[in-house]
Amino acid sequence: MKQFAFVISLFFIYCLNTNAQPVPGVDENIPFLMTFGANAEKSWGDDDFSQTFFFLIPENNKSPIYIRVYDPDTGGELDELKGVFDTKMSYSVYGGKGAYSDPDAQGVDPKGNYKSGNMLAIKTFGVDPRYDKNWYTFGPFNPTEGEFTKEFGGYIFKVICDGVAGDDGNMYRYFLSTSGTENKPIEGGFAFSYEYSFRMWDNPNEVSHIYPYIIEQTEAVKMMNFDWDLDGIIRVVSVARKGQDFEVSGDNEWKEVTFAIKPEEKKTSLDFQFRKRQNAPVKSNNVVINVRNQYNEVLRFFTVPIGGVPKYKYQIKATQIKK
Ligand SMILES: [Ca+2]
Ligand SMILES: [Ca+2]
Ligand SMILES: [Ca+2]
Repeated sequence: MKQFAFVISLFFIYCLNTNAQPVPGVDENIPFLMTFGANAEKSWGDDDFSQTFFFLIPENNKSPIYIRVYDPDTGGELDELKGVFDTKMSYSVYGGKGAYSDPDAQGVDPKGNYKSGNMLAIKTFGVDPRYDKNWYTFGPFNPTEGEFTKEFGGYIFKVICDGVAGDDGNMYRYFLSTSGTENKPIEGGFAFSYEYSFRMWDNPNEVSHIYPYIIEQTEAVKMMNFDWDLDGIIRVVSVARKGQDFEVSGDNEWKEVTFAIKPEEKKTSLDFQFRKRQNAPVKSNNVVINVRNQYNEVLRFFTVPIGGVPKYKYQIKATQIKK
């Protein structure tokens, strides 16, 4: 894990110059996170009606922190209506022992002890014009209320958004802030998840991204995407891959693709680019994605890619001239 810690320290340096705290991240260009109510149809684009994010506060930050949610309610302009708005969304914040380290917390399904750790706060929203296109703030939390994690050199908080009732879709975003009234980034803070459930852009010229970090023991990855409605392709770009295109799923189905990892790609981020169909792009498309390695370990998506956005490095191989 030492090398991973080293990469993370490089990441902190990168974060100093970047706005690392919005979720989805700036480089991801994802319009909104999406979670549906528990009675929704999966064909609308959410496989499990629950989404988990982790927020890291570096050890040297001693000031209180806040986790802010944009448009936490389900109703009004941004959210996806079915019939009448009758959906309830519950957001809960966890810290303390096990919040991150419990294996159930690091899966892709809301199963077992995924709500591990100490619950620090919970709030449930229905239709609430007060928070429509507006922020709700959790906190202040003392950073040490998170779970200390040596690997990342800081304290981790977990936030779970559960669709507890109803059948509508909730669009929302997060911001990790030093302020309870505005969005002020925490130096060196960042967010990550194991599965991403989100709304795609309607405009086919907008490309969204996620950046899975390839841990050293990875030889192959298995990417699974859900309910893409055949809307374009997923292009994988890396330091050693100029661009390889993969198929996406159709309506209400999972698509699984597997590919080998090149030696240069270990301990770097991959760039998964979601390129919509130019002809008749799908409107209001909600999708889910996760990535594992050959040991079935789920890889993390950092909202700011570790090491920066990966760029293909074209290398001219030195050729020996034989005499
Ligand atoms: Ca409804
Ligand atoms: Ca919402
Ligand atoms: Ca969809």
